[in-house]
Amino acid sequence: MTLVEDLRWRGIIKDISSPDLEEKLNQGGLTFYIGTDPTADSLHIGHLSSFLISKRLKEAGHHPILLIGGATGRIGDPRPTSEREMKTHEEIDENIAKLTAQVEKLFGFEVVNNYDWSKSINFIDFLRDYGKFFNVNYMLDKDIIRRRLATGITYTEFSYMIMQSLDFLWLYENRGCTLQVAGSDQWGNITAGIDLIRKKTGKEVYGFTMPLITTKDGTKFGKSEGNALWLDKEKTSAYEIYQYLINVEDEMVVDYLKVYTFLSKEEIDELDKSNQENPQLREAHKALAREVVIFLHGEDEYNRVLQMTEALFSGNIQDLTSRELKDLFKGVPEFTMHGDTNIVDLLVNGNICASKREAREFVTSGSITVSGEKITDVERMVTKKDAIDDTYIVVRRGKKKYYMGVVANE
Ligand code: 545
Repeated sequence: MTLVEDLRWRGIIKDISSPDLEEKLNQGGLTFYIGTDPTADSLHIGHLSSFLISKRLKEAGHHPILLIGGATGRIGDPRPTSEREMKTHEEIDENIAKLTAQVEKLFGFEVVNNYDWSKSINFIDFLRDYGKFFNVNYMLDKDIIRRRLATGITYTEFSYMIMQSLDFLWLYENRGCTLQVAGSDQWGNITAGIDLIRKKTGKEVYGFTMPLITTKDGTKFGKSEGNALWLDKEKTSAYEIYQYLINVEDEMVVDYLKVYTFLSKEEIDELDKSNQENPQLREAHKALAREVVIFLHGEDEYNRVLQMTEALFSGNIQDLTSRELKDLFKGVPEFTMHGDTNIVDLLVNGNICASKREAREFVTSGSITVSGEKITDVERMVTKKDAIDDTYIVVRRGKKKYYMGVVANE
C-alpha cells in the first residue's frame, strides 16, 4: 500500500488542496507542519488524532515540525459560535511550557513557537506586507467567518487567518516547509496560507485535513461525561483513558483502530473479524485501549492499568496504592469516616444505605465488602486498620456500586 492508500483506507484524508499532493506524499521528503494553540495546558484525545498524522508522515519519510501558537494563542482562532475569552499572558506562557514539553515527549519532533517570528512585526508593516494580500471579500467568504457574521466577530479574531497564513509563509521561506496538515476545522486557515504563499512567491504549497472523529450519533469523540480526556496523566489517568476506549461502541471500534493506532491493515482486519465472530472477546477494543495507553503513557503504566482492572474484577484491592485507588474510583461517591464506626452506622452515615434497617439487610445478605473483605456481622467495627494505605475505606454494595471512605485526620 502507498502512503496515500494507507491514509485513505484509515479515513484520514478529508480535504486535499491539490491532486498533485498525492504523488508528493508517496515520494517522501516533504517538510510539513501541524499547529496547536496554547488554549489549554494539555492536548486531549480529540486533538491526538490529527497529531498522530505527524508520526505517520514521518515514518513515510517526511520531516515534521510541530508548531505551538504562542502568537495566535493570544488572539484566538474564531469558533463557529462566539468570541473567545482572552487569556492572560501568564496563563498562555504556562500553557506553552506544558504543551511544548508534552508534544516533545510524545512525538520527539522539532517544536517551534510562532511568537518568535510574529512578536516583532509592527502594525504598519503588517498592513503593508501582508494585509494587502487579503481581500476582505475573500476573508468574508471563509466558512468560519460567514458563520460568525450573524453573531458578530471582532477585528482581532477576524485577523487570525492572516496570522496563521503568515506562519506558513515563514516556515516555507525559512524551513522549506511545503505542507500543512490539521483537522478539518482548519481548512480555511490552511488554504488562506497556500494562497498567500502563491501570491507572494508564485510557488505552490499544499495542505490536507482529516475529518473530525465522532461517536456513532455524530457527537465529538473523546468526551467522558462531558469532560475531555486529557493526554496529561495528572489530569486524566491512564486507567480512565483505558476504560473509555475499552467501552467504545462496537460499530465504531474499527474506525478508531485505523485512526488512533499504528496497527497494519492486516492486523486491523484480523481484529475486525474477531469483533464480528466473537464480539464477547472484545479483542478489537482491548487492542485499541492497549495501543493508545502504551503510546501515551508507556508499557509500565499499561500493565499497571491491567492490574487495577483485574483487582477491581476480583475484589482484591488491598494491595493497591492510594494513588491507584484514587484513579480507580475517580467519580465514585465519597464520604468521610470519623474514628471507629460500626458497619451499620458507617453505611448510613456514608449515604450508602437509606436506613439502618436497609443497612442490616445488606450486611446479613453478604452484599457488603469493606476494602475487599466481605462483612456479614452487623456488630463489626470498621477502624483505621480497614483502610488501604491508611487512607481509603473502599465499600462495595452489591456487585458494582462503589463508595470511597476517606479516614479523617483527627
Ligand atoms: C496556529 C497557528 C498555525 C497553525 C495552527 C494553529 C492552531 C489552529 C487551531 N488548532 C486547534 C487547536 O486547539 C487547541 C488545542 C488546545 C491544547 O486552533 N488554528 O489549537 C486544533 N489543533 C489540532 C487539530 C484540530 C484543531 O490543534 O488540527 O482540528 C483539532 O482536532 O482544532 O500556524
